[in-house]
Amino acid sequence: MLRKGKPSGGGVDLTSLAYAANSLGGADITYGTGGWLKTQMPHVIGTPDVNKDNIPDIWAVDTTGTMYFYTGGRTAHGSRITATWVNWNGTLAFG
Ligand SMILES: [Ca+2]
Repeated sequence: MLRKGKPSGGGVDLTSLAYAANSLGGADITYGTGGWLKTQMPHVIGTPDVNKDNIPDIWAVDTTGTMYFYTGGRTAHGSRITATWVNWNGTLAFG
């Protein structure tokens, strides 16, 4: 799911992120399909742009502890890249 915030003073109007109806476009949109349930990908974090395309990116850890990097996209995320096979399951937070 992707919820777009409304621009405000060089940033984003945080109230536009509280509810889908308040967001830019007035509705949430599907951003990624398959494998994104909490039972499948328990740790997900959005980060500032890593691959220098001016779009924020995503890091995620699946249930085996494998960490993946997903390039962000304007309408859908890119293909994932395995970042590390080290078991990250015992980690409370990353980023
Ligand atoms: Ca990026």
